[in-house]
Amino acid sequence: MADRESAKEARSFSHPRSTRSHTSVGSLSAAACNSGFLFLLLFLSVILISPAAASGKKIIFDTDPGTDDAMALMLALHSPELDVRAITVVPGNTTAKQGLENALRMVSLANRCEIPVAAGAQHPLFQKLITAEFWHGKNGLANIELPPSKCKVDARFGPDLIIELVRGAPHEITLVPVGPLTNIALAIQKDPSIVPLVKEVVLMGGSIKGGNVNAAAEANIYNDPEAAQIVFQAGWPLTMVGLDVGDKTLLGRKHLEQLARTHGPVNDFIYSVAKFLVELSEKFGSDGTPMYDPLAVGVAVDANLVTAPLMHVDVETRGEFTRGETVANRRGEVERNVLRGDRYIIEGLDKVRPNAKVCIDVQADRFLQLFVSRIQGK
Ligand SMILES: [Ca+2]
Repeated sequence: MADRESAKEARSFSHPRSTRSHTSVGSLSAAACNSGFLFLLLFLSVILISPAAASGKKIIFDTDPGTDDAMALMLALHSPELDVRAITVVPGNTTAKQGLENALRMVSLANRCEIPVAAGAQHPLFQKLITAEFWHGKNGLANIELPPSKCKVDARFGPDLIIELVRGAPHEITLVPVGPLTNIALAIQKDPSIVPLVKEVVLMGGSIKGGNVNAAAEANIYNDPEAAQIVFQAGWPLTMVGLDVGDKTLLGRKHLEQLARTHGPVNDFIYSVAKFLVELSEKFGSDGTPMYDPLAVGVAVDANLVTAPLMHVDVETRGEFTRGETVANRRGEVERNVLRGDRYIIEGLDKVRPNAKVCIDVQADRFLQLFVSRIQGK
């Protein structure tokens, strides 16, 4: 709360100054140009030292915590490049209730009670929730019992909080959703005018090389395909950090050893979560656990970690075998078929407008070392 107040102060502090300095430069004679210049210097120094500018990229972290959500959240909270303005909880890996409890306990563990944590949707838009205790443990956090939270839940509804924060800091907020896209879709539905005010969306979800729920769909998108289609078609800058690229970032025994060498409440919690996941992945024949959600945070920290060409992506909401698939047009064009008599003929090609940067490759070692270095000793 204190942070948000100081950010507000910083904004109200800098904008009137900006207006005043323009007015003075415009109205003064040439002889007064020097004082105009001094005003400009003063204005720039205020901008450069104000807390809003000095702190990192403002993000809202929308999450269904979740083991890899836990790692992603702790990466976000310990990356100076990011300024986590709110955490909104969505059902997915766990129920909404369990997810909220997990988020509050993690924020408390990190001593960051000033960050609002809000409950959001209680179920997907049009279907029953599918929870994933099978992969994440009974409580969604690898069966690790964190101490009860010192932090209190924010009373606002998650999508409303998203709307409020975006409107309060136009063009400054990056949304980082790492669960089903229900909360983000609800925010758009309730107030579509936020779309051009969001700086960008970096989401974990989808795949252009097959799914993990089934042959076609990735879990976050599968858990609410209609919401995902709303988010992909909203018309804002969007980066898709999918399953297929997450599968290239395997955290393994080597990284566990690195985390075991240092200690701290967050370090030790993440070590235990990672150990649970590495052991689980070994049971299924892999020598590391994919860092799906943490990679989305990694891309928010440093977009150069990934190769992400522009594509047009639609979310399949009806297919018999493909509901929840992210269907990406890699060629950027579709055939134009025109009815002539009893058949269609191909007349040419129409360009399609890209709506997403789709991550297809990642500097995995650099990302994994970034992750370990941010968690060590915390
Ligand atoms: Ca997640």
